[in-house]
Amino acid sequence: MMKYSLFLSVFLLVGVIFIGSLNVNASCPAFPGYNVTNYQRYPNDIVVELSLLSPGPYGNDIQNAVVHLSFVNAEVLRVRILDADNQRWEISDIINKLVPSNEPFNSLYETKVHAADPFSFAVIRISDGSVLFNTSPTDENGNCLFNGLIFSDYYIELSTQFESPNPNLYGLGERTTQLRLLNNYTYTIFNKDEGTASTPNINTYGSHPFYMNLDSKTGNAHGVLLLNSNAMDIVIQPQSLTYKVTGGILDLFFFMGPSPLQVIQQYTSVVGKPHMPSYWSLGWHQCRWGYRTLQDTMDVVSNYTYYNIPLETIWNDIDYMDDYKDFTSDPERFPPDQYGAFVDSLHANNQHYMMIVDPGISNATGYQSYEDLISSGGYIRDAADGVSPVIGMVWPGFTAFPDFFNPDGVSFWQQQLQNWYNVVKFDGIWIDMNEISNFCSGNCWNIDPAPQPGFDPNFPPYIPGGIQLSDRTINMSSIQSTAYGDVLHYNIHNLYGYSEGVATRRALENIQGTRSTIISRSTFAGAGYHYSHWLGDNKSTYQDLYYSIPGILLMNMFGVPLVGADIGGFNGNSNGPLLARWMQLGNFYPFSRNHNTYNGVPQEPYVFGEQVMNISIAAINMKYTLLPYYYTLFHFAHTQGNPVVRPLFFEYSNDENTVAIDQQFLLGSHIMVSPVLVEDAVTVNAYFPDDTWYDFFSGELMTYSGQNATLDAPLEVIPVHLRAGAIIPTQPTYNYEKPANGVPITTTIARTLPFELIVSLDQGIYAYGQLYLDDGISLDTYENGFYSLIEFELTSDSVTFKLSSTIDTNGYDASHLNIGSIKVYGATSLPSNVVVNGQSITTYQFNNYLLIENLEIPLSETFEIDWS
Ligand SMILES: *[C@@H]1O[C@H](CO)[C@@H](O)[C@H](O)[C@H]1NC(C)=O
Ligand SMILES: *[C@@H]1O[C@H](CO)[C@@H](O)[C@H](O)[C@H]1NC(C)=O
Ligand SMILES: *[C@@H]1O[C@H](CO)[C@@H](O)[C@H](O)[C@H]1NC(C)=O
Ligand SMILES: *[C@@H]1O[C@H](CO)[C@@H](O)[C@H](O)[C@H]1NC(C)=O
Ligand SMILES: *[C@@H]1O[C@H](CO)[C@@H](O)[C@H](O)[C@H]1NC(C)=O
Ligand SMILES: *[C@@H]1O[C@H](CO)[C@@H](O)[C@H](O)[C@H]1NC(C)=O
Ligand SMILES: *[C@@H]1O[C@H](CO)[C@@H](O)[C@H](O)[C@H]1NC(C)=O
Ligand SMILES: CC(=O)N[C@H]1CO[C@H](CO)[C@@H](O)[C@@H]1O
Repeated sequence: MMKYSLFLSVFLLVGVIFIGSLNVNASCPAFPGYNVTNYQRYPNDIVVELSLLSPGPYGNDIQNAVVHLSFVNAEVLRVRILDADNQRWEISDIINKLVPSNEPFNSLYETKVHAADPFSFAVIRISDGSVLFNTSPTDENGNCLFNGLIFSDYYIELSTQFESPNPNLYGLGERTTQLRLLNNYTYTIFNKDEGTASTPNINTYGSHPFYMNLDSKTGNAHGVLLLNSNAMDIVIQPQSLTYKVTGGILDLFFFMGPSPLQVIQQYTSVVGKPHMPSYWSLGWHQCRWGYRTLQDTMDVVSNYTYYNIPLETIWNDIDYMDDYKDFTSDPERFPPDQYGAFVDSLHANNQHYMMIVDPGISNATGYQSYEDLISSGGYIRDAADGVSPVIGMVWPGFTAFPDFFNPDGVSFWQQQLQNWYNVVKFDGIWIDMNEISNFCSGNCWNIDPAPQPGFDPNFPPYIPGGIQLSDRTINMSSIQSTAYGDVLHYNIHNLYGYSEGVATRRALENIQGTRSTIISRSTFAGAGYHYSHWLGDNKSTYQDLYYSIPGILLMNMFGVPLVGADIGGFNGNSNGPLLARWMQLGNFYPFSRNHNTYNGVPQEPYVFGEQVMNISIAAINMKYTLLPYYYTLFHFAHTQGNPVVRPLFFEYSNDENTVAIDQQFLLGSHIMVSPVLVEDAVTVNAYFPDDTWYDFFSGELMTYSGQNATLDAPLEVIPVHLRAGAIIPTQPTYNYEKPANGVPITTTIARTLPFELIVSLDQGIYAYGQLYLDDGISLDTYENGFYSLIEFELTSDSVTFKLSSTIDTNGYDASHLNIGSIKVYGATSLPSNVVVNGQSITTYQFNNYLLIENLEIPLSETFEIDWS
């Protein structure tokens, strides 16, 4: 009775307590879990003590557990389930960026804790009463749906029932997948080098145990993160979702939205908002495995210049290395002095250079980096003696692996990168093979060691995905040194690439003193706070051209906005039409890089003839023209977590037609891209949400709204549409005449060109846009106030129109930047009079849209343009 009065006393606070009677029948569920032995209510926390009712299937059950339901702020609830008696591996301290609110708040949610046996809890959205998460094993009719909580050393299980079956779920990466998850499928989360398989839905390089659930009837979305680094399966069935996790703790975060965008803003407030990328990293990148010599690499750059194709960054794959050893170059093929001079010559043209670095350090005799690693002590250790480096096999043969949890491993890494920077002044680093990928699968001797008695991490009782965990990676029994002491690789495998990314970012910032540009294959939740990603080894197929769209959209939802797929396709051979289509789509990826495998036929934009080259140049120009808009979107990614590219349902969340659309996407909230993804197709079937749309290029008003349309798209055309209500800042490069001195077009030049504002009028005759400017490379420009944020607004009474700017912040000297022209889509006739800052002008015309040109309006000052 004591407990009941306690419940009543807290009833009036944020949480609501539910004490239901449950139809517990003996066999349902098979594992009822825990009962509640104590309960405490604090202002922003509920603490529930649990004791084991029924052991789970694999033994080593935790007898006493404790649940902390923490009301972090109005939109975020955190539920942690811990062992009451023993410390277990958990990652929250490493990754949690969120400072809980100290202010009182009115939650968007309430929680219900089922206090009678067995324990369960529910999370309810207050505004509409919908139950977002409910771990009760039985449904309202008493049918048994799943087990209660199972919490044992090497196996944890928790399920939730859906309020209505087959919800719209998104997330649970990384994998090659359609955007909307299947409603009857087991998703494995475990980092793996799945390079050549490209099998849809299986686990690949990164781990993002986060999903969004969208109720398209109300348009309300919520998100759930299970912050846990162990291998896991997430079983989705029509009525339920079950986590099956191999260790750690349950650390769940609930994000209340209610819009999809708000869910991502809240999610990134926990795992970290994306870093601000360098401006140049948004330019055009060319790479391939197979630029075998420095001369090959230089020839590609020369060809780009010869054909007048913008090139921002040239990359080398593992070809440059001496026997594939990190931090070396082949003395014949890439002589160090010529190599360094070549990179200097790129810099003289404002071009950039990146190359690959793998974590595996060759154990070849006399290799300095290996000796440095061993003497640092910062390597992953073998379980056999707990001291020797664990040895795997990667490109250079036998390798040891730095332990990036170990501060000595981090220092080792920084020193090696510094040494290499002294040879080649690279601008960014491409980190690959960091799942960890190992050609040997556990050990290199094909010994199949018998499972050790008791718990053997190489043979855990439950194996997510059903494939031995050491497949293509190192032993799970390997040992890493963390701030919490020695931890089995078993627990932190999914964090290897993340820890390497964090260490690499720190090193580059120390070495270069500027923003780092790091493209990594492996990621974990929150990776985008530190570094960026490409989607890995795809194939030169139309299928993978399509998969790149859900790929970039999901990574943007995961808070990793600077992302792209290998343009042209990596494995297999590309061809002219496929490359043309991929150049068109790929130049809308936030990160645009053409990359190819060793044996593939060349696929640089100039190799398939003039038509494909022209299409490629137009595509790159489109990206460069939109750079001010991209960069502004990145600013809002960095400060608010907003995805740069978004699924249509983000903006039209109660339009049922949008929930599964993943062949089109939005850039920001107003530019819709509908690429051709089918061989030989010259039309696209595209959905137009209920709104006003203009053709982005011609300004033509579209007649489609809330319906599909068949759009003409011959090879040189990618359909792009602009939603009404926007003011898009652009810097067109189309008409830019290359200077005679042979200096190639780069983002350095592009960002000095005159601006063109593209205005799209909506029915209310209103439009709005923003422009973020800074020097594009210094650290923390926003945080330190060295930026300008300009707002553009168009208002009208439908007779007179006023377009004006407000300078929100003016910490960046933009006096060298001018607005040269303005296009107004949706204007219906030629104005009789246009006045710029009080002066009448005559340089305007009407042809489908209003074009005002020959302007020279400094961006560093506010302006007003009126017409009627
Ligand atoms: C919880 O379960 C244990 C073990 O069955 C039992 O001893 C205890 O009385 C139960 N407590 C409550 C509050 O039901
Ligand atoms: C779910 O998938 C399983 C295994 O593929 C299958 O046996 C089952 O019938 C499916 N259930 C539904 C409701 O589709
Ligand atoms: C440069 O372009 C020419 C013409 O397409 C081609 O023959 C040559 O192989 C190219 N070189 C490189 C390194 O791409
Ligand atoms: C590298 O590791 C392999 C496998 O453990 C071993 O056989 C070899 O002797 C090592 N090489 C050196 C130079 O230590
Ligand atoms: C792999 O695991 C076994 C069993 O724990 C251990 O003896 C062995 O040394 C480990 N390392 C390698 C590289 O095989
Ligand atoms: C490619 O573009 C150039 C320059 O605009 C033009 O002269 C040429 O005719 C175009 N070639 C093709 C095949 O479209
Ligand atoms: C649009 O076309 C797609 C693909 O053909 C189809 O699945 C969808 O139902 C259509 N949507 C509408 C609103 O007609
Ligand atoms: C296995 C693999 O990495 N597949 C990738 C290749 O194709 C698409 C994009 O083109 C990626 O999203 C896949 O993950």
